Amino acid sequence: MIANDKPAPDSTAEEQLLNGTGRKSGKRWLLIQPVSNTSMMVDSGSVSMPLNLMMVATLVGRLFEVDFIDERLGDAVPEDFSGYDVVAITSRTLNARKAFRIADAAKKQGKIALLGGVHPTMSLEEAQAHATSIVYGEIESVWPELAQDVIDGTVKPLYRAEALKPMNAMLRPDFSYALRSRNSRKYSSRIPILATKGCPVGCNFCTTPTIYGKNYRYRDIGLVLDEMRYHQERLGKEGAHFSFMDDNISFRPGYFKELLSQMGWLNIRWNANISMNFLHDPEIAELAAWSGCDLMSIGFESLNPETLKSMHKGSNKLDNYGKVVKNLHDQGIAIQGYFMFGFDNDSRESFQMTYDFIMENRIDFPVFSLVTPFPGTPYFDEMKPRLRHFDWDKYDTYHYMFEPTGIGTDSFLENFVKIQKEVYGARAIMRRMKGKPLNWVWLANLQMNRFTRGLKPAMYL
Ligand code: B12
Ligand code: SF4
Repeated sequence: MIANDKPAPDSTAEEQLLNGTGRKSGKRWLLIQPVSNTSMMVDSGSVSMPLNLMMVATLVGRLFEVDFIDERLGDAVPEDFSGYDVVAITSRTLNARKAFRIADAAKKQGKIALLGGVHPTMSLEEAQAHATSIVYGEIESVWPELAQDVIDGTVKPLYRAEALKPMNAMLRPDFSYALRSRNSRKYSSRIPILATKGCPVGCNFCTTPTIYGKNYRYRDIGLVLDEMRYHQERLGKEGAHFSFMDDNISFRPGYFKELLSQMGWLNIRWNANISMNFLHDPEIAELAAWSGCDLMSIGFESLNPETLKSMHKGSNKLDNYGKVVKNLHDQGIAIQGYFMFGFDNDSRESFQMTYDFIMENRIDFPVFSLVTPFPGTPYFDEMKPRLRHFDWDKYDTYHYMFEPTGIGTDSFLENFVKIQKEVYGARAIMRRMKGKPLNWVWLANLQMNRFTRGLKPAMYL
């Protein structure tokens, strides 16, 4: 068995915190992944293991006692926090209201209510009204100052690092925290893993460039492979199926190709989010297939050149779209294609162009969302006066946020529903999927066929 006991990146600082005793501080943390209140499917069914909170737990658990609750599994958040010193909650925008409610309750009971994750980072002032303290960005960058302050009872309102930690200094996440839940079988069997962080592409609707700037960090390939081998041994060689949580794993093609070349010897399967830059290079698709990639999730976003320009998505060149799809399909890699609607340049033709692209290129698993300006992004600032609401429960990319100038609300929503029903109609599924392996992608199409039949425009309001 490979031990999950890499030395702590700040082991000297930690030793000092432990006063050389080797014993943990007597303080106890409760870590919470809240479920959102959205009416859409994002938090239901099988959910991915929360890598962010597992990384927090791994660090915190070296010095403190830790309990871990993932509310998306059906695990209940206690009303009484008397057994804890710190209640630490991770939050994205779609579950921010829930996270704030828990933080309010913890604070009222005299506990340290600590908020972290994308939403508190991007909406600092709002989050500070609910919490004792906020961690801006990654916990690794502000630990051990935060740990020391918790021990001393001198927690500050904000922890924001001057510089980001190199990824090699981050601990390998300890999955046992999440797997302790009785309901952990509801987790997707794909193991979340990170090779890189950041994405300098700079799309105006994305939070990553705001939080991490033009930074792109990566781990030594050996560390990524060690982590994969560790999970292979934990689960048995055939059981390891990885899902990269990277913002944009292919941004540095040299690193990416080397990673794939070496992963190929492990005999694993994997999938990842990826932006299109470099995917027109057939060598990347060949290496991806060789290394076990069975699905790439690609943000095509739009078929409208004006829209692509307006979102600053320089990585998407319309001329490359067909080539990218062909390269991956030639290698037997399925494509989850993300398409966004609701931009000012959108019109009825945008829907038709997208439908034609999906059908002609036989995109395996198309996903349609509504453009959502998230707080803290340049797009949010631009669109704020036109936003219909600031109800964070509806910031799930499946709610209508503002009326695009090119098309009225009724027509827009009718077309948004129509394209989904058409693409997931029985005949369209056959056209897109005929001859492809009978695996979970087929199953996802059948589920989407059932789901889209019930769609109505009003659901998106
Ligand atoms: C991988 C990914 C996914 C995966 C896995 C999600 C999951 N369950 O983890 C999938 C594909 C399933 C997914 C789905 C969605 N995603 Co997503 N996703 C990402 C991505 C690219 C990386 C997230 C990640 O795991 N990073 C690795 C971890 C280790 O880093 P981290 O999250 O930054 O965590 C560190 C710090 O934030 C901090 N921290 C985090 N929590 C806490 C808590 C405490 C107490 C402390 C102290 C510190 C702390 O320390 C952590 C360790 O270093 C992010 C972009 C990003 N960079 O955040 C978008 C992102 C989170 N997703 C986004 C969106 C919109 C979605 C969806 C709504 C899309 C959709 N329509 O389906 C769903 C919602 C799913 C859900 N229920 O939350 C948005 C959220 C925007 C927002 N303001 O909320 C992001 C930010 C992308 C963007 N557009 O800007 N996503
Ligand atoms: S390519 Fe993806 S991760 Fe990079 S800035 Fe754009 S949306 Fe964000």
